[in-house]
Amino acid sequence: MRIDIITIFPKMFAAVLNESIIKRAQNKGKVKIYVHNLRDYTLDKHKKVDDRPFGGGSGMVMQPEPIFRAVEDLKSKASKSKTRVILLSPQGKRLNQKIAKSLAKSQHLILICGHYEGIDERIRQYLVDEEVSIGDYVLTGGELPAMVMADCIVRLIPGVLGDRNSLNFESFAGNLLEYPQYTRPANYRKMKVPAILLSGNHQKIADWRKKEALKITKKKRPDLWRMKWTR
Ligand code: 9D3
Repeated sequence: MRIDIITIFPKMFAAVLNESIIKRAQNKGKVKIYVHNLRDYTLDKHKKVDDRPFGGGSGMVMQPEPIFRAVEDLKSKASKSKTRVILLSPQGKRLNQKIAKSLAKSQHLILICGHYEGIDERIRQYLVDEEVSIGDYVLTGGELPAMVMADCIVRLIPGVLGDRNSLNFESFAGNLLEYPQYTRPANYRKMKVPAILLSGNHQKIADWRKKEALKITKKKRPDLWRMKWTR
């Protein structure tokens, strides 16, 4: 998979993309992630990417020219692939595991990070295939959402996760939250680990964990309990 990210803040991405699982996935050749400075696609000497809104009003609007040029250039760089152009925007469909799974099947994603008060509507209309939000809260731009998307997509690419965090386990666990976990010491300041976990009876331990996971999910996330996105 190839992921191209278009942003006016390219430096925000290095720390996230060059660490941990995403870095390993790139080193293993499972994904190539490129971050592009939108200003590199401007044609004027001031590298201007936004302007005042027609019709008046406060704030600035991102102009079509740099974004169209960037997307066209990046599509041509992965010419044999089917490309999905995604705009990170508060107006988008809310990202969930089902959407992530569908996106993880793509060969080529272009993520556009919106900013300012908005972007020229023609970008939405003629360039963008899908708009995605990461939740109902206000951020300052699409950069953190693009990183969230890259993270949750990359870990779904076959061969990216090791056995320890495998997707098999995830689907086995279904739509449940995690059961309570403990490690040494068994007695810490008189707070004791449930005896069953020290019993060595693997069947009983598995049953206990399942029961606890059900209890915790019903209590803390009754909404999840009714959902089926991890199945
Ligand atoms: C003052 C601007 N707002 C007018 C109603 C809209 C607005 C535009 C752009 C609010 C925030 C932003 C910046 N956020 C994103 O680009 C964004 C985002 C988010 O804020 N929350 C959750 N997901 C996303 S994806 C992109």
